[in-house]
Amino acid sequence: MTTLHGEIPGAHGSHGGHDHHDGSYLDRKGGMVSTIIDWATTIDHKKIGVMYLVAVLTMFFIGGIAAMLIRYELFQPVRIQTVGEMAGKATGTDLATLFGQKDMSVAQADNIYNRVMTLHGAVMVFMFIVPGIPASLGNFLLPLMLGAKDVAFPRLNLASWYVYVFGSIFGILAIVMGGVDTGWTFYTPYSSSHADPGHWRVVFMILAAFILGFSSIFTGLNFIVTVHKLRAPGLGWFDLPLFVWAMYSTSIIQVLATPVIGITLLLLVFERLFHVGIFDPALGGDPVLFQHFFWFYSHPVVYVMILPGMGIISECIAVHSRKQIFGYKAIAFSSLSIAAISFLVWGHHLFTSEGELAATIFSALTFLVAIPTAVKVFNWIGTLYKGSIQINTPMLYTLFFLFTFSIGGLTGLPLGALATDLHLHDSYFVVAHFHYVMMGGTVIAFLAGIHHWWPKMFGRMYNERWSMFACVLVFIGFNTTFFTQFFLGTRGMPRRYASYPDEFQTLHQISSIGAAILLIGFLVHLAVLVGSLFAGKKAPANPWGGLTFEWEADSPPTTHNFHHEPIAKHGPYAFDDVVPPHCDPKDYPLADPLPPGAKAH
Ligand code: HEM
Ligand SMILES: [Cu+2]
Repeated sequence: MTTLHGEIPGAHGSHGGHDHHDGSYLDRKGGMVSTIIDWATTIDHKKIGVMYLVAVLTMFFIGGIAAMLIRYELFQPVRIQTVGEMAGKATGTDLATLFGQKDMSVAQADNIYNRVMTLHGAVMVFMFIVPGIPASLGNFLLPLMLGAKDVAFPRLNLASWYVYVFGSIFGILAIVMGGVDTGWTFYTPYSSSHADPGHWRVVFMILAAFILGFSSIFTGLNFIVTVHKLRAPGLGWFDLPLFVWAMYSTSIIQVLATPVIGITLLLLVFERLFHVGIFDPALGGDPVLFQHFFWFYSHPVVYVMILPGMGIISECIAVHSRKQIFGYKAIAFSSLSIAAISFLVWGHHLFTSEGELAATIFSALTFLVAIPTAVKVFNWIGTLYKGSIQINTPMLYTLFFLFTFSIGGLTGLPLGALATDLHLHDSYFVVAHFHYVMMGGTVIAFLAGIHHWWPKMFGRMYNERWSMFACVLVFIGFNTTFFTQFFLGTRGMPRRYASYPDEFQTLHQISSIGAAILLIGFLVHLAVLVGSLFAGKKAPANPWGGLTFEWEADSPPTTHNFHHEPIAKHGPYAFDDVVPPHCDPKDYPLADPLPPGAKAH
C-alpha cells in the first residue's frame, strides 16, 4: 500500500481499451489453420508463455532420454573388464551395442558416450534450464502479477520465442548430424581441435548457444522494463510478489552476463575458422583464458537457473501455509545481492588451473554466496513455522525443494573450500552437487510452480492424489540417483568417464535404478496433467486463496487479463490483514476487502 502510480502507461496496439466480456485467451479463433496462425503470430504473453512451456518441456524430455542412455551405459563397467577384447561384447549394456555397433573399437565406442553426455548437458543447460522458468511461467505470470495487460514489448517477446526455436534447431542439427563430444562447457582444446573429422559440428552447437543467448537477453530486457513501467496503481516495489523480485534479479544477470558468453563463443568460432590463436595453445592461444570467459558467464548463470525457482518457492510457501512471508525485504534483497555476488566468484571453477593467489581469493569470495542463500532458506522455514500448511502437490514439492536444495547448497561449501576441492574437483561429487541444486532446486521448484499455477493457466484442476504419488516417486528416484554419487565422488570416481573399476559398480547400479524410478515419476506427472486438460474439474479463479493479482483474473485469464484494472489494496501476503478470523482464506479475494490498514483481529 504505497504510492499510486496513476494509469498504466502505454496500452500497446491491439491491447488498448477495456472489454468487459472478453473471452478466455485459450478460446479458439476459427478452424485448425487459423488457430495455428493465431498462436504463431500472437503477441499475448500468456500464449507465448504456454508455447515456451511446451518447448522447454520437450527439451527436458530430449535431455532426459540422453540421461537415461548415460545411466544405461554406466550400469556395468563394461570396457575395463574387457580390455583386449572387442568393446561391448562382454556385458551388453553399453551404448555401442545398443546402437548396433558391436564391432567398434574401445575409443570409438567411448566417443558415443562422450556425445550422449555432451548432448545431455548442452540441451539441459542451454535449452531447458536457462530459459525454463522465466520464459514459460515468467512470461505467463509477470504481467498478471503486476496487474498489467502484457509485457512492455510484446513483439520483442514473440521475437525471443522465434530466436529460441531457431537456436534450438541449430543445436538439434548438430545432434542429428552426429553430435558433439566436447562436453557442454566447450573447453578448449576439445572444442578447437580438428582431429575428429566431424569437428565442424562443434561450430553448429556453438552457434546454437550463441543464438539462444539473444533470446535470453530479449526476455531479460523485456522483464526489467515491464517491472519498472507496468505496475498497477498502488503496487509499490515492496508490494511486488517475491516471484517478481526473483524475475527482476534474474533479468539483470541475463542482460549483463550473456553478452560475455556471446563474444567468447564468437571468438572460438573465429579461431576455428581463421586459425587465429586465441584459446588454442597450438596456435599460441591460452586455454585457461577460455575457462575464465566461460565461467564469468556461467557462474552468474547458475543464478539465472536458481533465482526463478526460489521465487516460486516463496509464493508456494506463503500461499499454501496461508501466512505472511517472514522477512519479505530480506528475501527480496537477497535476490539482488545474489545477482551482484554471482559476478565475483567464477574463479572457483578453475581452482586447479589458475594461480594459487587467485584460487585463494576466489575461494574466500565464494563463501559470500552462501549468506543470501541461507537468508532465504531461514526465512522460508520461519514462514512455515505455525502456518496452516496445506498438504498438496505444490506444498509437497516446496518441502522437497527445501530438503534437496539445502543438500545442494551445503555440498557447495566443501567445493568452495580450496583444500577440499582439490580432491573433489572433476569427480562425481561435483556431479551430485550440481544435480542437487539444478534438479533438486530448479526442476523441483519448476514442478511446484507448474502445479501451483496450472489451474490458472489452463482452467482445470488435476488429480491431486495421483500427482502427489508422482511427487513421491520423483523424490525417491531423485535421491536414489544422486545421493549415491556423493559417495562415488569422494571415493574417486571421475566425472565424464564411460567405464570404471569394478568396485564402483554397486553404487552406479543403485544410481541407474533411481533414474528409472525418476522417469516413471515424470511420466505419471505428464499423464496427470495432460489428463486434467480433458477430464479435470473446472478451476475456480482462486483455488488456493492467494492474494497476488494473478488470482483476481479468471482461470484461464481473459485475453486482456483482467475485467477491471486491479488496484493494490493489501500486501501480496497480507493474510492477517485481509482474512477475518472466522473466514477461510480460500474465499479470497472477498468481494469487498477490508479498508487498507484495518487489522482483522
Ligand atoms: C551455496 C552455494 C554454492 C556454492 C558455494 C557452490 C560451489 C561450487 C563450486 C566451488 C563448484 C566447482 C566444483 C569443481 O568443479 O571442482 C561448483 C560447481 C557447480 N555448481 Fe555450484 N555452488 C553453489 C550453488 C550452485 C547453484 C545454485 C547452482 C545451480 C543452480 C550450481 C551449479 C553448479 C554447476 C552446474 C557446477 C558444475 C559445473 C561444471 O563443472 O560442469 N551451484 N559449485
Ligand atoms: Cu560457480
